[in-house]
Amino acid sequence: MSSTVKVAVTGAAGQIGYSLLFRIASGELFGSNTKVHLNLVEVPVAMQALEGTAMEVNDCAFHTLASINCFDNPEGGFEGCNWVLMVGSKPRGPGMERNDLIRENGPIFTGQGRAMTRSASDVRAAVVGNPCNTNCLIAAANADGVPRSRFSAMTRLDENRARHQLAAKAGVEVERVTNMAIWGNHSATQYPDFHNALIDGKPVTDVISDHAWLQSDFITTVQKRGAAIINARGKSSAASAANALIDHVKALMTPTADGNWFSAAVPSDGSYGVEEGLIFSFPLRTKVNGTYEIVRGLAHNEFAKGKIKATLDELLEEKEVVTDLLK
Ligand code: NAX
Repeated sequence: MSSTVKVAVTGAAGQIGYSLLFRIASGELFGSNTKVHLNLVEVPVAMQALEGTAMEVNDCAFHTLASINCFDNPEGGFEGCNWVLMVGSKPRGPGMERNDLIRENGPIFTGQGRAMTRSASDVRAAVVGNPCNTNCLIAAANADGVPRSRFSAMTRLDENRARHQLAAKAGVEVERVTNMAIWGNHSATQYPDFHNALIDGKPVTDVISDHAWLQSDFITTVQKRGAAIINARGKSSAASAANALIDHVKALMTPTADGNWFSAAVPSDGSYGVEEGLIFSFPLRTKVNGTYEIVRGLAHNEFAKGKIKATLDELLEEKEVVTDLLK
């Protein structure tokens, strides 16, 4: 074993946690030469269920799992961590509007942001709990001394959903669909950018002749896939979300293949007219030194500009709702 990594997972007793923890503990995320210390973080009422999940992870006897510990608070849970995966949040209750959900969850992320000051000096955070872009904004604003660039929110599930849709329509294997950017919010306003995506290195619009499908059904299918899964399964996406989080963290740690990019929501540097600091999903490339850059210079036609404006406006409205939590 050549190294160790300490990872906190919040909401670890939830659905996504149940798919995620085993894949982290097994070495899939950090490699078979890295020992993983797992800190599982939950709310006090979920501690018994959490202990059960932890027993199951231990019972896999993964040689890459160094330790597993359960916490009912983020201060202890984030201590010394290199990665903090913020999966836990309150679900939307009956009759609750999106803004109510944002207000309900905001205080969780002020506390978790503050707790990150106890993490390792190289700590990075990935936020999954919804509304993930704005929760990430709140956590980053409250984590004194942790550079904003270490924070990201997950739009990788949207990217993966989009790649699958394009591959199925074109009748090709999914790995032949590349350069799939999700712009903006992880919500029904997100823009899955088929104009800049490629199939076998060719523009998607050259390979798929049904442009009406691309502009309507493709976009709405990706935007509303989460709701479609709830309708079909009676529960929200869990294994696919855990899978996407594995992809998300790997993509942020591993140099991106030449010419390709991946999607994640990160603090804007002002590119593409997006207000600096807003957590906005962009096409990204990870460099050899492990930092990332926003891909610049992509062209957007009027259709794409309209979609990007709609998702940007939504994120600016969300920010308004939580201004008091941003310090
Ligand atoms: P579950 O309700 O199964 O689990 C959430 C867990 O979080 C619960 O066990 C709960 O006790 C815990 N929790 C709540 N507040 C907490 C706190 N302050 N500290 C620690 N734990 C806390 O939800 P699950 O299906 O696992 O989904 C988790 C989150 O992911 C939800 O917010 C969901 O909306 C979001 N998703 C985000 C996705 C994305 O692409 N960004 C896709 C999947 C998913 O919908």
